Amino acid sequence: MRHVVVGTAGHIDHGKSTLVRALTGIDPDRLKEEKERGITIDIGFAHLDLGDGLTLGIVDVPGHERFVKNMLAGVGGIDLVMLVIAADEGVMPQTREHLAICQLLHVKSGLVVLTKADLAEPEWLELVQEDVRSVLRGTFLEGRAIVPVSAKTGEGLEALRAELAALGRAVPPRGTDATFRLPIDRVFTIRGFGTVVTGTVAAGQVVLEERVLVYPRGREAKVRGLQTHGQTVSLAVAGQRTAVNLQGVERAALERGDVLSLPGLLRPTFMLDATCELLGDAPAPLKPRQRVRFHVGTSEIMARVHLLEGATLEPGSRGYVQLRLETPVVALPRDRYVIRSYSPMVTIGGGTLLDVAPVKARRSATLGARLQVLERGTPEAVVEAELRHVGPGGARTADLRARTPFGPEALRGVLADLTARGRALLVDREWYVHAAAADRLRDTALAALTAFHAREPLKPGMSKEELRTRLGGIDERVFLHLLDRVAAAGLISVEKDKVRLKTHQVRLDDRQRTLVDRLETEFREAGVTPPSFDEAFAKLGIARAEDQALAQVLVDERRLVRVKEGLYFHAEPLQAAESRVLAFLREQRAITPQDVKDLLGISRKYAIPFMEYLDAQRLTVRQGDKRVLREAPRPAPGGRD
Ligand SMILES: Nc1nc2c(ncn2[C@@H]2O[C@H](COP(=O)(O)OP(=O)(O)O)[C@@H](O)[C@H]2O)c(=O)[nH]1
Ligand SMILES: [Mg+2]
Repeated sequence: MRHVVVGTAGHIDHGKSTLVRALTGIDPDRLKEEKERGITIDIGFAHLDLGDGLTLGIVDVPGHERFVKNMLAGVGGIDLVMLVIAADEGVMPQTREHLAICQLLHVKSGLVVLTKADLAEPEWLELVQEDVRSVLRGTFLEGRAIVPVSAKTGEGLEALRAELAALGRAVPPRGTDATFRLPIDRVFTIRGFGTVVTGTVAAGQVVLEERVLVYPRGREAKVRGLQTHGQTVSLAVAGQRTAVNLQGVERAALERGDVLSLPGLLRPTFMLDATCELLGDAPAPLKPRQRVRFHVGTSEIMARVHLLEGATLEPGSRGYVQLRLETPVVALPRDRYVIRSYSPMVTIGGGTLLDVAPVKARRSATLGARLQVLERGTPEAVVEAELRHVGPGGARTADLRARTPFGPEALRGVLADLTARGRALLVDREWYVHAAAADRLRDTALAALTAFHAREPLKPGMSKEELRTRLGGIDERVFLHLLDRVAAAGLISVEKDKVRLKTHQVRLDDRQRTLVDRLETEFREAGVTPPSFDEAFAKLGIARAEDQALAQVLVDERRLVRVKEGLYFHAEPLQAAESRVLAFLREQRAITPQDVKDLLGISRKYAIPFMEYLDAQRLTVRQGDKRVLREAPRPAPGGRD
């Protein structure tokens, strides 16, 4: 089965809607006002089965200059265009504007239909065709068929069907490796079913019962029903006109311009970096910060264009720009967009989105080079540029999905390639950091450690947390991966929560060593009733601050153990006391503070912190005023312990 979407285009009253009706038997003018006034206001839909498994979805657009906005919502997802020109009137303003829009949106192919052929003499028809050919010169429709048709007599309809079938079969199938996106062009409710949205599936596919998200507002819903061309289906794929019945979201929460996709895959943005081509017949150069109407997918948003090159952008030329939007949008790089001037409302240009999550742009050579890679680079170069851009925090695969044009398969392949070539590091599941960013992190870490050791020669190392803060508070997993890598390279040692340069050692001179030894003896002999540091310093006559700092050496060497804030036990008596309490507990099952005081001959001042320390060591647990042995946790039925 092939599904191809064809859009009409052309000036008002040139016979677009009549042609669609003549081809399909379906009247695309569905609004009451459209039927009454005989003009198309909003986009309408029909479909045509051309046999051999080829179905055309048809989007009929309004030709009136006031409704170009609606026309843009309609042609966003089309594969082919039928540029409709009335034989009696020939090329008119919206013929040119619609042609320019299709050109800007990179519509691949199409043809011209000369309607109302019954109203034109053969010689006149010749002249009109001549004129049309010259208008098409240099556009994607140059050299395409020009088919004279009369909806009134039926003349030419067969030839048109044959042309459409040939063009339809030549449309390359849309790839399946892509993020599902459906730009919404209509929202309505059907009694008994609830909210329905329609649009052309721009990429990927959606299945019944799937959880979807309406962007940019982030409303989650479930696909309760799917229809394409009036048929109920369980799967809708790229290129199909589709109606989606959504469960869990009210109609009022949705509007044209929203995008239906899967949760977590797209990121709303107020800024976009892009190429911008100004049409040759744009009325004026584009000025810095000019306010324009920005159209992407089915949305229209007011935006200011910040030029990233040159003082102005002249008609017929192109440059890089940053679009700053007044409301957020979701889009992906390589999406095409159109801009129209605020007033008069005319199409002036468009381009390709390159960065859908940029920072506020300042002109620079680096930015220019980066945008060039995003525009023209290989997939590897583009993903590498994005990884470089996010820096030391790295990016998860989902982040890269949201900011590159690649589908999951392609992205996986590119990341595998970059990792194999050492350009990217896999720091955790589906989480990548660019090699250059990792090298910078390593250098910063080594410099921070060097400075730390110079400042704190008595400390064995810097705490991991402090080092992570020095590195800009990077994510824990990125940090731990970095430590592993630098340790594996033999540059640092990591012990418990301390990191040191491999070359660093705490070195004490003889006088310092003696002081440390005396301090240790003091605490060892005090047993389970140790002094405070100040008491010990006073007793030993250690008065200078840099000498008092030596106490930390004993803590770092784990000769002194912190039992609570300001209370340190020597490790040996602490160990002995611990063994005695545990032996008591194995016999008596429970122990009270009074028991501890009696057993160790200490006062409450030491007994209580000591017991809390045993709890904290997960040796005992408190039960009322007693402690019991903590048993090895075993899974209890019902999952409680
Ligand atoms: N004689 C003649 N009139 C036509 C033909 N196609 C359309 N029309 C008339 O042209 C007018 C505009 O047609 P419509 O389809 O609404 O034009 P649209 O604005 O391009 O959609 C209507 O009055 C149609 O009846 C045709 O092939 N021959
Ligand atoms: Mg019409």
